[in-house]
Amino acid sequence: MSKKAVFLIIILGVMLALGGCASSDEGKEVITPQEKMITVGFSQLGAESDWRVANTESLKNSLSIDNNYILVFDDAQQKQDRQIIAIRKFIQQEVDCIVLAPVMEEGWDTVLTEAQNAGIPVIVVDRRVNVSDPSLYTAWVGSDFDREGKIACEWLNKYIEKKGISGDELNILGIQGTLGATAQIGRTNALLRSSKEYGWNIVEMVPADYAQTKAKEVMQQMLRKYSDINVVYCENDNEAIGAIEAIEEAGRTVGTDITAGEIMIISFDAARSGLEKVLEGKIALDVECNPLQGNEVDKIIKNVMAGKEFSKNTYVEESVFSADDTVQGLIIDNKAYSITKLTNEVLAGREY
Ligand code: GZL
Repeated sequence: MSKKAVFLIIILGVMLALGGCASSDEGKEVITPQEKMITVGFSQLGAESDWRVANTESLKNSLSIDNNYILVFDDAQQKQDRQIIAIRKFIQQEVDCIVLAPVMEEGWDTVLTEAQNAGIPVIVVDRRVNVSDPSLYTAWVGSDFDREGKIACEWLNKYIEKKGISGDELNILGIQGTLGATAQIGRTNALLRSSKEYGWNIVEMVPADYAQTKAKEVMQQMLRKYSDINVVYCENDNEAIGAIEAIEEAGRTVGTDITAGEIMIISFDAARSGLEKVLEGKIALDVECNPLQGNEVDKIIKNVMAGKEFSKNTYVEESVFSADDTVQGLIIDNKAYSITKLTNEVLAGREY
């Protein structure tokens, strides 16, 4: 009996135990597995941030039994080798499709070639994979991280212009995400490019793996090392919250009046935890990175399985939030971006 058949029987047994069956007209209970049940192996990189938790929930909600999926989930706890092991297990189980949220861009050619040789399509979500042959993955769903960084930097440039602050007065600490992750590469590059273009001072760039505790430690160290930091560019909300804790415990104030010694926080994700800090005036700008990718992935998998058209790259919709309406809009590369003034009502309407 094939591994896939064994795997499906185990899963159907679980469904039976959970009452996932229908009764026949003779009153006997029979399992009526829905035709076209699609088995998906999902390798998620971890649970390091509010964003990641929301991303996992979105994928699980879409790839559900009610939606004709049997989902096998693996949390790699930030380790690429655990993701590679999980993918190899999915191949052995002969799943119909693999979803991969890669912890970093490099190191996927071998295992994705194994999946391709096994005839299993791989849908990449969120961060990207940097492979020699793009046919090694079927499709990608995520964000333009460099554009997110550019939006943050263009907002900062406009903001200080309106406040009469010159670029060379900015001393920026960059708290980076996981080094080698597409989100880190994009957001960092945007800051470095804009700093050169506008004459900002980069005090230091330090990774904190998108984690709150690590970012707090980094901020504590940097406050001891530098006395003139007036902007902290955090590559996600959990890092921003950790940095804010360190700044306030050091007796400093976060806000937008850097001429009065306040430290301005810029963040990414726009998770509820971050937006609450925006409302409190502690994060000046929060650029959304939308984790709700489940619906798009569901559509792509169904199209792939049915031999229908689908896009190789799908970008999710995103907004930009600030409690301060000094800068109400941006034009970047001829594209208009509105800055949503955050209110309690706007926050109440958010899904994550
Ligand atoms: C971005 C994603 C990043 C988020 C962090 O799409 O890869 O990883 O910005 C998350 O919150 O940990």
